[in-house]
Formats: sequence, structure tokens, C-alpha cells
Amino acid sequence: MKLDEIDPEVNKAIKNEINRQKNQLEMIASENFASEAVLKAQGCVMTNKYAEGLPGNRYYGGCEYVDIVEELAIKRAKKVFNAEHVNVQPHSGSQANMAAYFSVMDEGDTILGPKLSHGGHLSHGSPYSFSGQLFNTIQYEIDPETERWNHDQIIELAEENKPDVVLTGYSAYPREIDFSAFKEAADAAGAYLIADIAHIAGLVAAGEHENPFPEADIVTTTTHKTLRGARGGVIMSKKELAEDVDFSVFPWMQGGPLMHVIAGKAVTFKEALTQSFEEYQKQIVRNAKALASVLKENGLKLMSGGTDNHLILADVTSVGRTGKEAEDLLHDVGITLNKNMIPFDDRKAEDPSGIRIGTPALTTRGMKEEEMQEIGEMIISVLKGKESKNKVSERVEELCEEFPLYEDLEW
Ligand code: DSN
Repeated sequence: MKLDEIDPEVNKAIKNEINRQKNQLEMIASENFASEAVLKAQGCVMTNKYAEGLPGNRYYGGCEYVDIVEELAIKRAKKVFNAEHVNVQPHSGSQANMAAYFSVMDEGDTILGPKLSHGGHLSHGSPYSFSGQLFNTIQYEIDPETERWNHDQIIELAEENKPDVVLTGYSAYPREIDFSAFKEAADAAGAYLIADIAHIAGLVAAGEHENPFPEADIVTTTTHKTLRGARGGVIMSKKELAEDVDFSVFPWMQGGPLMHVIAGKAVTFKEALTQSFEEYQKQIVRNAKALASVLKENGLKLMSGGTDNHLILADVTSVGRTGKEAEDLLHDVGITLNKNMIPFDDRKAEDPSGIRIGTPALTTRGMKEEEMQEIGEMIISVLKGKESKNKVSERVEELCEEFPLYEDLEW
């Protein structure tokens, strides 16, 4: 029985989503296109299996094959990130962060983390998430002069407030993270250092960004952003925290792990260990730098003046637009990205001053600096209202045809 016969409405929405992904320029910095091998593993019968516990020590029978994939995922992730301990069961990045906090803190303890509007994530202590409700939070901010982290100021905040955890790792920070400076802040407070590398995990895996180990005690990540794999979370730690980490994931926070997703994660880590993955990550950064140059040359104000990683944060009020207007205008021509707060934004999250632009997904399609130059010019012409929308849309379509996606995907 085929899905289109059982549920034509769902099948049609999936088909339309496949076409949307194929026919638009995907520039959301946290999105990517998983390989067909990852999609196949993630869509498999392991979804049917309960496997509470850990490989070799489960609360259910019949775990012999899911044990194999979870052991492979753990072994490969250890190699990719040079980690002493890995738990691949968190369902998402936020859940990996929750487990990380409860591995080393109790309710009411203190996190020193980045402010949401300065590049942090909801789960880094924002009052809108569990992290800001269950824990006491102190939020650090970008330096208004350099538009980068001011490490002296963060160390001072740590000394004054003595947090239990210092959190580094961001959703909208275009610069390299200096993990040793954050380790200094953690040491100043006698705190644990947690690094959330969800955005830069692929770069770290390929050696294109410094590895948070050994400075960090715990490292969390998702597996679907620059890492380009199955959608989910992972938590890693030094070996002395292994038992606390595992207990915080199960039974404390989650029940049965998603074994089909863990199969997808195992394939993700195998791909991340290849030479072509390393080259791919290098190209992501080259593309982001090329795109940043053309946007900047054409008058767009970029946070910190550029990028070291896969993303760019641009203040579109510098070309007379709001973030929402920019997102909508670009969406209309087939360029997908997201509006984003910029540090010290005087506008609201619903319609902020910025947009966030990423290169991981376009790089997966095989695009290089030449295409970034052209796409940067297209973005500028749309924002400045220079070029007809139809002309830009036509070029978006051509580029999608020149750099095809999921050619062998059967649906
Ligand atoms: N929501 C993700 C992002 O877009 O950056 C972070 O989890």
C-alpha cells in the first residue's frame, strides 16, 4: 500500500515540500539537506522499537540490532568530536541542553549564558524557555564597539556572580568562538563550561573551527545544521561526567530513544569522517566570506563587519528595510532566510532590524564563490528594489536547475 493511496493529503504536502526544497535557494543558517542515505536510515523500521536504557543494558528485549546502530553512532561521534563520552539519545538540541544542565546543576542554580537577542538560543537561559524558568540566569551581551564577545567583561561577570555553569555557543554569532577564554570565565567562578556547538558542529568536525574539548566539560549539538545529518540532538562530555549525563537523558528527561533517528545519526557521523565532508566545510566558510564581501560592498551593514563561519547577520535597516520586509521580499523571489534580532535591536522579534543568512545548504548543492557573488547581488537588488522581481525569480529557478538536489530521491 502506497502513502499516496492511504493518505493523499499528507503525500501531496510532502511532494510539495520536496519541490520547495529543490526549487528555492535555501539560506536559513540552521538548515541543510541530509543525504539520501541519512533520509533512508531515518525513515526506517527502527521507529517501531522501544530501547530504553543504553546498548547492552536495555529495559526491553529484541534490541540486538538497534544496539548495533547506537554503538556505531557513539563510536563514530567520539571520533568526529574527539569526545570521551557520547550520548546520542537527546531528541533535539534544546533537550541536549536540558540534560547538560541537569547533569551538573539542580533547579535554582545559576547559568551565565548569552542573551537571546545577542545571538544566544532560547535554551541558553531565556525567560521564555525552561532554562530561564528553572534556573537563575545571568545573560552576557555583545560588546557594542567590536560587535564581538568581550571576554574580560564575561570573566568579570563570572567572578562577581559565581554561576554554576558558563554557557558558550550561539545561533547567530558570525565569529570564531575562543573556548579558552570561556574556560577562563568558568574557572573564575568554579563553574562547569558547557559549549553548545549546534550551529558550528560541521565546522568543528572538519577542523574548520576550534574543538571545544578539552576546555568544555560538556558539549551539546544538533546533527542537522552544518553537520548535515539526521534531525536530533547529541550530548558529549568528559568521562568523569558520563554517568550524570546518561542519567539526565534517561530516565530523568526522556523515555524511549528514537532509534530510527539514531540510525540516521550513525550515518551522519560516518559521512562526517570523510575527506569530501572536510572539503565541504571549507567551502561553506569560503562561500560565507564571499557572500559577506559582496553584501558589504553594496552597503549592507554586517554585524562585526563580516564572518568567520557559515553565517552572516545583517542589519537591513542600513538599506531601508525591516527584517520582516526583507524576509518576505526575498521569499517572494525564492530566496529563503530568516529575520533575526541584532544586538541592541530597538525593534521587536516579530519584525526586527536584521536578517540571518547562511551558506551550508547552498554549498551542499555545489555552489561556490561565483554563485555567492551573484546571489549577493540578487539579495541587494531585491532589498533595494532595483531589479524586477520576475527577473530575480527566473534566475533563482535557473540556479536551482544548474545545481540540482535530490535527483535520485524516489517519492
Ligand atoms: N532554531 C535554531 C536556529 O535556527 O538557529 C537553533 O536551534
